[in-house]
Amino acid sequence: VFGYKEYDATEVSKHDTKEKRIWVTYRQGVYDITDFVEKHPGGENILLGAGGSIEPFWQIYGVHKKPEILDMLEEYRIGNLADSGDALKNTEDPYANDPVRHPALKPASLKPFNAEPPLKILAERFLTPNSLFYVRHHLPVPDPSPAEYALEVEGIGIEGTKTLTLEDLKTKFPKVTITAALQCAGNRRSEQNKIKKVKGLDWGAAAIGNATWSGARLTDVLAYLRVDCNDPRIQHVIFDGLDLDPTGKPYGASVTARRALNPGNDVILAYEMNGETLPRDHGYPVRAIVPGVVGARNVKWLGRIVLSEIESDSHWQQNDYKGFCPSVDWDTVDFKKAPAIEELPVVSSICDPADGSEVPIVDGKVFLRGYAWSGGGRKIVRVDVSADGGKTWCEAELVEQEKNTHHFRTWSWTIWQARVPVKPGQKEVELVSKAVDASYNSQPDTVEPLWNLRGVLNNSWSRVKVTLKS
Ligand code: MTE
Ligand code: MO
Repeated sequence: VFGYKEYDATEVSKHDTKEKRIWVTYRQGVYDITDFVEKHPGGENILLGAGGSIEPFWQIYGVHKKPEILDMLEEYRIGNLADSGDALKNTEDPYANDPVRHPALKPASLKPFNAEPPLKILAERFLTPNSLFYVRHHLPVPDPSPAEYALEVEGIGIEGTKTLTLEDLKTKFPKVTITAALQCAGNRRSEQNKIKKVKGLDWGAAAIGNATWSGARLTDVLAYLRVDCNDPRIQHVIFDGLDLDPTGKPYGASVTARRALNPGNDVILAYEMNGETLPRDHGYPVRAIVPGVVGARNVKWLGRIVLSEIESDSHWQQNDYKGFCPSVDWDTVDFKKAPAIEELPVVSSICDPADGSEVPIVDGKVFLRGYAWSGGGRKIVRVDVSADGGKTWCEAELVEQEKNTHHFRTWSWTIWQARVPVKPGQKEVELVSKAVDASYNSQPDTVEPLWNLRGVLNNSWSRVKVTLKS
């Protein structure tokens, strides 16, 4: 292991295709496995780890942890992974201190880091594992120390600025756990991009995840600070992050007081995700969880709460995350005209099979699985699926859903599956899903009329074209 050249993780991440050569890391070793890929018994699955560590995969696929496999890997060694301590010393790159990510997350951008998990595995579990949960950052990841962390609360009804430590949040208030899906407004933007280029990350359908979140209820914290949540002057609750833009202004957002100050809306200051300490990528040590509301308002690395008469003046509240008519372009857009997105519309996506794949027919039927969710706590009451582009339909089975929740207080998604009959002799079919929520809202059939310059709010039918195996 001595005498090898050192590579840092960024360099390794560039080698993720056969053309650029495929590098992976294992512990301190860097390996060029391009010539091994064809010999890999697990086929192209090995490419999931391209450009990063293969350890997370080996934890799932235990067969690898054998001496003979490690020996074989050593034959492909080209270097050592530079100590991550080096990255810390690099003060020029504000992203150098970003956390290490699961290699299966497919980046839509690296700096800031934005990535979604493979769609095919997303609906395999009701709770999305933390390491596979989509990541959406606008700025470098801050690194507050838990001992120094202090949440500031100020505004209407509070004298000066009150601060709460992480310890305060954990010990002074009951720990509340909710299950909630989080979805980026730009989920499925890539379908809008195909119609006409939009501004934004080219998200597939996996910029959504479902997790349990534990923390202090916002209304409990405010009651402790003796805030009157019915004070009519409070119209908006502003959340500011600790991630700062180059001018020193934080990422920020706000939600209406009507939502945030009603205990039944389960807004929490979360310090745990799926029972684990909140990961850095998801807002460590504390983030706002505003269930049923667009991802953008669920502010990570929460630094400040302001009770306010007006909305947050942040760029992301004022000049982004709003919907417009398809005819509005960047020359004519007036961001002041549209309300900030808060609740999201009902969605569903087919996660398996993948678009363009070849699928088997079993007993004359094809198998489909996916997720469905609606904003505002509206429970999914039905998912309809079709194997002929929407001419005929059948009802999917709702496999997993939060139990015993009110129809208008269901924050988590629904996993569904279906076996849909196909007409004999067909070679290619279009699979479709559309969900219905507790308000009987459903999804529009095509994406064209939904197109908007920012590529947000695409909740059209999920459509997947597949070839049938004969
Ligand atoms: N909070 C801060 N402080 N900074 C951010 O960039 N991104 C927002 C939101 N909260 C963001 C933030 C957006 S647009 C989304 S979709 C969600 O966080 C993503 O949360 P996740 O990365 O935990 O999936
Ligand atoms: Mo987002």
